[in-house]
Amino acid sequence: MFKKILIANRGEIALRIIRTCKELGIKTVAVYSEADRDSLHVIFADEAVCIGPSSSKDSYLKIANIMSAAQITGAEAIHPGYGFLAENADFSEICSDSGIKFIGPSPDMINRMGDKALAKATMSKVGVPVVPGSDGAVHSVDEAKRIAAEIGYPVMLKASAGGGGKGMRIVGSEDLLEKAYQTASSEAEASFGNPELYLEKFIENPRHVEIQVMGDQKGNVYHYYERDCSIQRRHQKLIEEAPSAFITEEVRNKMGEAAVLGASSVNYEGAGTIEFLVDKYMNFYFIEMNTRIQVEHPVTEMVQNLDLIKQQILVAAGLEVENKPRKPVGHSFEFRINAEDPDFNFRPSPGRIEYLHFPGGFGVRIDSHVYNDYVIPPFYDSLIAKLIVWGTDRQHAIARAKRAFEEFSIEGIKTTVPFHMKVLENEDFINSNYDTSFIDKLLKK
Ligand code: MV4
Repeated sequence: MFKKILIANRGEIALRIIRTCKELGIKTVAVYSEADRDSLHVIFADEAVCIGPSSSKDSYLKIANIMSAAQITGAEAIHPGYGFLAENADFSEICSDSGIKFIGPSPDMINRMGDKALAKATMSKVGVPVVPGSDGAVHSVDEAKRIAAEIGYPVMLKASAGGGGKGMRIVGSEDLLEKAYQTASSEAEASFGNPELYLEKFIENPRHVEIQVMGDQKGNVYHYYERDCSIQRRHQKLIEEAPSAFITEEVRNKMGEAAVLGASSVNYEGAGTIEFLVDKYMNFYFIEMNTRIQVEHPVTEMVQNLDLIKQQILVAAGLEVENKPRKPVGHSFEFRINAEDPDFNFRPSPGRIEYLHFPGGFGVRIDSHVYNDYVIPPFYDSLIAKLIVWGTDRQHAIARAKRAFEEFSIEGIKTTVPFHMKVLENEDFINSNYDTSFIDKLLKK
């Protein structure tokens, strides 16, 4: 087992990883920018190295500085968390060239899944259901028109280098395709340095259901069932739950099997997420694979009763997972507490936390790097805490979430707490009658 791990991240996820390392007797190295000196991840790590000024590109994205910190402190492995360098193939490669274990997949795997058109073609080839459309990228407007005519409008154009909702266009009819193709392609070139597009049938008001997978170095791939992440705003998830209240047991098992088929066909190592869209008939279609631990991993931990970060570290060290998957027990929600003002279009609300009280009690978990008097810097994403609840069933988990939010106090900044309290009173939410259009509909009311 590793003796020392460097955590190439900040905020709640850095702290989350440090906590597991401590429980495993592994020493931890935090890295931080000048803006994050007072963050809990710095305070709770065994060692901490400043890697640059506040701007992410000069600190958390600066590979040379992070590698120096690893070398100086003698870290044997690097956990990248999510965001920043977690899906950067160069970083994975530089780690391995430096004899440091990257806790995540190989550069080749990151590249293969990072190219969304290639990932889709790869999955389709082994029999994972994908959204009907082009087989890989499209290379001309004419080709796109031909495929669109076959599958029928509306269609979607997506950037091969995109993902997570960036660089997408809905096209309603053939006369709109050429223009959409050109603007989408230029946008993809400008944003990702890659103009390539692929095309697929537009699925109306889908649900977003994803499967957690884990592969070890011996070729075993397991799945830990699903998370429903349909409650999003502008492609930012706000509430996630496990299990999904929408799919049947039969669909749940089929999705799990499809995810394992896809991941094992590429010999996947480490934690990964296979994202599916589910239409109103409960057909499911692969859309993307994320090659990292995700923000919403705790809901899986709660219903599986396991530590996913621990499983990541075990498989990275060449060991087997400690916990084999089981049928989900009970129900879990995660509510993202962002320093944002829901009354003003969720605009960022950084600044000093003047008063803070987190809820507690059975079945309530808070993952957060902030504390009373902490100043939230304006330079990074606005996630400041995650409230995760577990209940014996969905209704119980909702009741518990409500009482947890009643105990929650935060002053000095605006947060998404009042928004979540409103959602918890919403009839459609309570009845699991929601899809990816839920927040838009709620905000229009
Ligand atoms: C789609 C889609 C409908 N049809 N693809 C958005 C994020 C990216 N991961 C994929 N996304 C979508 N892809 C087809 N063919 C609708 C969305 C989508 C969406 C998906 C999941 C959760 C929220 C969403 C909100 C708007 C659009």
